[in-house]
Amino acid sequence: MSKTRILTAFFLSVLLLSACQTAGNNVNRTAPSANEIPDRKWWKEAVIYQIYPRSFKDTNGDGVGDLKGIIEKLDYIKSLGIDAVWINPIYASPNKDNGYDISDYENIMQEFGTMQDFDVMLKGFHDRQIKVFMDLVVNHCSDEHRWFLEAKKSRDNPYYNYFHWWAKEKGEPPKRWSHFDEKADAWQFNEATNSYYLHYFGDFQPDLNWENPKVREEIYKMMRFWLDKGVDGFRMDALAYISKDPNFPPMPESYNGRWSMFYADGPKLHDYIQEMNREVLSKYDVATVAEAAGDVERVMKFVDPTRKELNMAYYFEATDLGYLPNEFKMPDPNGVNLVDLKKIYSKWNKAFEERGWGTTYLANHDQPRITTRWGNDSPEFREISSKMLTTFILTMPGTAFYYFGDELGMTNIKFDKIEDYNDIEVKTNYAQVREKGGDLVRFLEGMKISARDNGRTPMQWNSTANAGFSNGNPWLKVNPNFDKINVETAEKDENSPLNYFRKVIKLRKSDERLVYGKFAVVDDNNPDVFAYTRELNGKKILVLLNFKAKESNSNTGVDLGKTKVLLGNYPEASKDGKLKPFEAVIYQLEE
Ligand code: TEU
Ligand code: CA
Repeated sequence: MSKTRILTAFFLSVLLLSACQTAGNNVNRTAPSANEIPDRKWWKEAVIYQIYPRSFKDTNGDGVGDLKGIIEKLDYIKSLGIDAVWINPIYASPNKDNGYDISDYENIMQEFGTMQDFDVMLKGFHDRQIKVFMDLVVNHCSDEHRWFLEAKKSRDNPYYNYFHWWAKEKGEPPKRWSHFDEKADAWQFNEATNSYYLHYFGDFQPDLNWENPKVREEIYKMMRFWLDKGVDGFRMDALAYISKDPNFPPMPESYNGRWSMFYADGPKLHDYIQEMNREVLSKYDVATVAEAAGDVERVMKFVDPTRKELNMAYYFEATDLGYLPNEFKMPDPNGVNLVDLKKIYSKWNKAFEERGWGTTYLANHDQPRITTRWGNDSPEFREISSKMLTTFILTMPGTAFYYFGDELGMTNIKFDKIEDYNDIEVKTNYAQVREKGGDLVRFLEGMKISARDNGRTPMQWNSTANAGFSNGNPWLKVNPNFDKINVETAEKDENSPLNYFRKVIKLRKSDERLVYGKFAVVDDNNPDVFAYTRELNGKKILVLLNFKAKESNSNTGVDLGKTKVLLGNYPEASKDGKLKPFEAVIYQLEE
C-alpha cells in the first residue's frame, strides 16, 4: 500500500466512524422521523427484473435465447410481481461482447428476432403493466458499425471524427488501458488512416467521440426512436466514460493506477448528460439509471435532481468487495468482511437520503450468481442463503434490481477449463496472466467464484434436456444442477426460493417503509449479522440477516419478543436474536 493510500484509508475510516456514531447503535434511540414521503415516483417503488435475453428462452433451436422466448414467458415474469424489466442489449451486433458491441442501434440483432417481435414484446409487457428499460450503450459501438467502417477508410472521411484517434506522426500514443485486451492496451493501430483508435473495452469496441456534436445528435436521435416506440427508460452502460480530454494527457499520479476511476472523470461528462437531459429525456416520461463508477461525491452528480441529469445510480463499491487488490477479481481467501460491507451501504444510503436516489443489487450480467458469491451454494445451505439474499435486496433502500435466475437460487457453473468460457473479459484476463507467467490454475479457481459467465448460463425452466431452455445446442453450457433447480420444480414447492421471492415482493409493495423508510444499520460491528431498520412516520421495521453458515447472535437492543414477524426464511423466526444459519427475519417493531 502506498503512503497516500494509507492516509486516504485512515481519513475515510475516521469519517466513517463518526458517521456510524451519529447513526447510533441502539434502535431504541429517539430518531428524528420522516413525517411525509418526499417526492413519490414509480421508479423509486419499482422492483426491476433483469433479463439477459441470450440466456432466457430459445424458441427456434439455435441455442440462443430470443425475443419470442421472452414473449413466451411474459406470464411467468408477471407472476413474479415485479414492476419493470431491464433487458440487456438486443440491437444488431456481431456479439463479441454479447450485444455490447452494437453495429446498428435501430435494428434488432438477427439471432434475437425482428423489430416486429420487439413491438409484440413491448406491448406484451405494457399489457401486463410492466415497464421496459432498454440498455443504452453509447460510450462505444462495434467496429462493424457503418460509422466505423467509414471512419477507418481515411482521415478525411466525414465519419473519421466520430471516433478518437491518435495520429502516428505524433509518436507513440499516451498510455491508455483497456478492459478487454490481451495487452491491456486501449489504442489499436489502423493502417489506412495511419493512426491509432481508442477503445476502453475490446479492440472491436471503438469509443465514440462525444466531442463531436454530430455524434451526440445521432445518439439523441436514436434515443428518441426508442422512446417514441414507448420504452420506459434506459440503463446507461459505462456512461461515466463518455468524456475524454482529446489531448490525452498522462493520468495524474493521484489516481494510483486506478485507471477506471480516471476514465470516469472526463472533463465534459456532466455537460453531455445535462445536454442529453435537455434534448431528450426531459421531453418524455421516462426513468434512467446510470452505471456510475466513482465515489459518493462523483456518483451523486448523476442523480442530484437539481442538476437535471438522471434518476438512479448503480454503484460498484459493494459488489467489488471481497476481491484481492491489484488483481483481476481474485476472491480474498478470507471471504467478504461483513462489517466493511455494512459501512459501504451506510455511507451510500446516507448520501442518497439527502439527495438523489440509489439502487440495491447484488447481481447482474457482469456478476456471478448471488448464492455462490454472497451466500453458500452447498446443498445444505443453497436455498436458505438464497432466500436470505433475496430478503436483503428487497428490504434495502433504493430501487431493487434483481437478476433473472436468482429467484431459483441458481448457482455458479464453475468451469474448469478456459475453453468452456465464452466471455471476452475472462479470456483476455487469462491471456494477461499467462503472458506474465502467472499461476493459471489459481486464476481459474478464482474465476469459479467471480467470472461473468457464471451469471450467464441459461435459465433453468424444467428438468428436460437443456433445462427446457433450448432444443438445440445452448451457446453456453447449462448448469448440470438443472434437474433439481428449475422453475417447474420450484413452482410446486410453496417454500421454494421462487415462492419466497414473490412473498418478499408482496411485502415490499404493501409496506412503504421498505421503499421510503429511513435506513439505519444497527449492531454495526457484528461480523456475522447484517441488521438494519427502515423507519417512516416513527414506525420501524427491523431486518436481521445472518450472512454466515452457522448460528450467529445479533444484539440490536430490541426485545424481539414484543415484535411481530412479517416474514422469515425459516418456519419459525428467531425471537431472541439467536439466528440459525443464513436466517433472515423482517420484524415490525412495537410502537
Ligand atoms: O460494463 C462496464 C464496465 O465498466 C465493466 O468494466 C464492468 O465493470 C465489468 O464488466 C465487470 O466485470 C458494461 C457492461 O455492463 C458490460 O457487460 C460490458 O461488457 C461493458 O460495459 C462494455 O460495454
Ligand atoms: Ca433462438
